[in-house]
Order: sequence, then C-alpha cells, then structure tokens
Amino acid sequence: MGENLDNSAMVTMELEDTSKECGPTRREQLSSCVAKHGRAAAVCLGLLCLLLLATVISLVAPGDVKRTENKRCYGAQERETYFYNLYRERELFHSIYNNLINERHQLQTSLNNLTEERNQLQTSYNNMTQEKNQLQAEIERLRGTITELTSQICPDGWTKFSSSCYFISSESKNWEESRQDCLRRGADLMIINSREEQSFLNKFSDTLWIGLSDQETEGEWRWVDGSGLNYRYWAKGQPDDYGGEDCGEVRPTRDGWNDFPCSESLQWICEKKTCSGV
Ligand SMILES: [Ca+2]
Ligand SMILES: [Ca+2]
Ligand SMILES: [Ca+2]
Repeated sequence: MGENLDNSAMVTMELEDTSKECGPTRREQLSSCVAKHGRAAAVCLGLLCLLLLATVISLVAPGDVKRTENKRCYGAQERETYFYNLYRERELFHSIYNNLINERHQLQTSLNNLTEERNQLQTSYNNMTQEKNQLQAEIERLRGTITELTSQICPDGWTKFSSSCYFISSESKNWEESRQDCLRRGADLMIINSREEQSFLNKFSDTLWIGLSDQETEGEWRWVDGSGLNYRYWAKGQPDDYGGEDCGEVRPTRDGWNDFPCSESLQWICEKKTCSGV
C-alpha cells in the first residue's frame, strides 16, 4: 500500500513537473507537447530522406559515369570511322584522278595520231585533187577530139563524100514531103555544087528528088538553101516545065537534071554537112 502511494506520488510529481513545463491548461499542455514532438519527427524524417537520397545517388552515380564514358567512347569511334571513311574516299578520288590523267594522256596520244593521219590524208587529197584536175582536163581534150572525129563520121545508113553525108530514102513521097523528111533528119534535099558531087550522085541507080525548084518564080531555079545555080547539069532539053514542072529530079535513064511535077512520088536524097565541112 505504501509502495502504491509512492507511485502515485511520483505520477503526481511528474504531472506537476509537466504542468510546470507545458503551461497553464491541460489541453494546451498536450497540444504544445504534440507540436514539439511533431517537429522532432519531421526533422528525423527529413534526415532520413537525405540519407535515402544520398544512398540513391551513390547507387545511381556509377551508372551515369559509365554512360558518359560509353558516350565519350562512342563519339571517338564515330570520329575514327568518319576519318577512316574520309581517308578511303580520298584514296578513291586519288585513284579516279590518276585514271583520268592516264586517259587524258591516251586521248592526247590518239589525238596526235589522228591529227597526223588527217594531215597525211589532206596531203593525199590535195595530190589526188590535182591529179583529178589534170585528168579532167585530159578528158575534156579527148572529148573534144572525139566530138571532132565523130562529126566527121556519118551516121549509120548515111554515105560520106567529101565533107557531106548523104541518105537515100527507101520509100517514095512528093517533093515537099521528101524535103520535110530530110529536115527531120537534120539535113535537107541534096544540093549539087560541083562536078565531083554530081559524079558521086551518078553512082546511085535510083530516080531521086534533089533540092532544086522554081516554085517561087517560074523559070528561076534555086537550091533549097536559097542559092542560085553556080553549077548546072540539066539534061538535054530540060527544064521544059512540061505540064507545069517545078521540082528537080535525077534518074539513071537521063543524063542530067530534069524538072518534074512536085506532086509526084519519088525516092529522095538528103545531104548534111559534117562539122568539119561547115
Ligand atoms: Ca552539096
Ligand atoms: Ca517550072
Ligand atoms: Ca521536065
């Protein structure tokens, strides 16, 4: 019993001490006490958080350093790769450059060879041009000679005498139609200019129209070129204009020329000069 009294006394004393320490009322004393212990708890909680943060930092920090180091290493590798690629590209460009230089030398050599060949071809061309001109001049000269020689040759079917060619028709026509045929052949009815030409005509055994007529003026005989009769070889008693005869003929049965009706159909003889005989 005495011991319980002691304990009660001690509690009372503590309450008294507490009342002394916390203030005048019991509720205020409790609130003050709670506030004091809450601050202490908050301080402890803060310290605990700081300790936790430090722990976390200590755990986290090595990873960051490692990543930084990895990042740094990774950047160095990139630079190394970058410079290595630059080196490779430089080597590649250098190789391409050397190839281009070699090709340029080869092209220059080819150009020089081609230029030399071109000069040789130009020289050959000039020589051949000169030869061609000489040959062309020779051809022109020979062509003139051929033309001259050809002009002295009578066409097929024609007979040459002196400087003329003569053609005797195989068909018969009147005098005017006969003359037109001669004109189409580049000739005209024969004009007898000399005894020699008459002798040549006497070799033919046909009755033929010749280029003699007095159609414009009766009795005024002219050759087809308009010239008069410098050489005459009329048959005996001719021309007699018998029944109106205005065109000249020759026939084997009569020695000399005869006037005959122009409308009669006879063969005819054309004459054309060779060029050398003009
Ligand atoms: Ca003649
Ligand atoms: Ca007549
Ligand atoms: Ca007659």
